[in-house]
Amino acid sequence: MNTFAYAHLDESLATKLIDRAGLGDLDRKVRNGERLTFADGVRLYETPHLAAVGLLAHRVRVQRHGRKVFFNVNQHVNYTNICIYSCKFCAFAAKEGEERAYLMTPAIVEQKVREQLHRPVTEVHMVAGIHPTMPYEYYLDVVRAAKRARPDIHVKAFTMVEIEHMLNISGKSEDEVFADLREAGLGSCPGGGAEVLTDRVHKAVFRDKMGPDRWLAAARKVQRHGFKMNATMLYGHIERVEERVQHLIRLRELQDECGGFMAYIPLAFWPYHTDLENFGHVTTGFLDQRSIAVGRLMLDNFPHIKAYWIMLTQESAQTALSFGANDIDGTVTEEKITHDAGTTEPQALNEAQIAHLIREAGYEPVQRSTVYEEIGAGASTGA
Ligand code: V47
Repeated sequence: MNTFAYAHLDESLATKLIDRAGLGDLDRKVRNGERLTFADGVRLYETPHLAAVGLLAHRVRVQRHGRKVFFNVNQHVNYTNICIYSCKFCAFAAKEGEERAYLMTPAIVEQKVREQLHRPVTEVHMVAGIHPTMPYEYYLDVVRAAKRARPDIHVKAFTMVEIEHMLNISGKSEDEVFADLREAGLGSCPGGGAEVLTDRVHKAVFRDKMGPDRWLAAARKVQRHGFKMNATMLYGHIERVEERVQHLIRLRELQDECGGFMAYIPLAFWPYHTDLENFGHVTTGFLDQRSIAVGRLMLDNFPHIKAYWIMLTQESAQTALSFGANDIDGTVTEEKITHDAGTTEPQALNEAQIAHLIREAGYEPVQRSTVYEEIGAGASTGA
């Protein structure tokens, strides 16, 4: 069977190309279901033969998901940008009193969700800064507010940084906090805040915020309490190849242990208005595709690889569908974190635009819920 969506490559031609690129041993490992090692990951990042890496990843993606590409109809609510931390990569955070600082009351969150009632939104994605003084109840109220506005909405909220903060300020046990969150209406957690799970990058770029061990510990707690979540990696700044691979292996180990990760999402760094602005470049198409492909190959226990179009750009996200990605995130609406850091992408795409990106690349758009249940295929995609 010809499983390739591009270049009309049949299997034997693909194998030849991968062999010629010197990656035949990795091809055999992947085919035999053998786990790739740290050294394999470094090779995949370093080989100049990007097309061969892409073919390897694409094969895995097609085996698992055929021609399906998942997307969801979602909205973002970044309920505050006020943050006690000063991460060098972040253009979103503000200090109290600054002109651009804002804090949404639960009533405003409710209104934001109500404003989208005319659209078939199934998920609200809520992440924010770590506010210095808002009490524990505020976080629960924000979730309750979204559910009040739209009772059937899935609330995917709070990075591990917010979760740890709530655990710290609640004065309650871990069990009680997760029970409160569940009762308020939390459905799952997004994958942000991981950045790069190595001590060197942590110290250099986000030293006052939680580092690798604490992010993983919080993710373990979330998953042990029965919540699904995603995992990200912020790439394209000071991190080294070895650090990217270490990050992937740490995620893979936690997934072996708990099994609660849904998707891996490599986040392309946008430097504008951040402390790393002088550092320069936005990520290249080459690195974007490689990040998706290596993620697909190393994370053999992750069901989904997401190409987040807001950070990757639509062009790169569309191409990523042939480099291992089987998910393109969603319609979004009112994203602030990447827009503050200079992305040139629009605030939102509608369902038809997303479906077009997917179909044009040769795939089948499938609307999903947050936890990857298929929703009325084609119903709202102009199909
Ligand atoms: O945690 C911050 C990153 C994350 C920048 O789980 C930046 O479905 C690029 O995690 N350039 C928030 N990235 C976004 C996030 C996310 C997005 C979409 C889907 C999901 C999901 C999760 O954005 C932050 C941080 O890692 N970030 N600043 C920047 N300048």
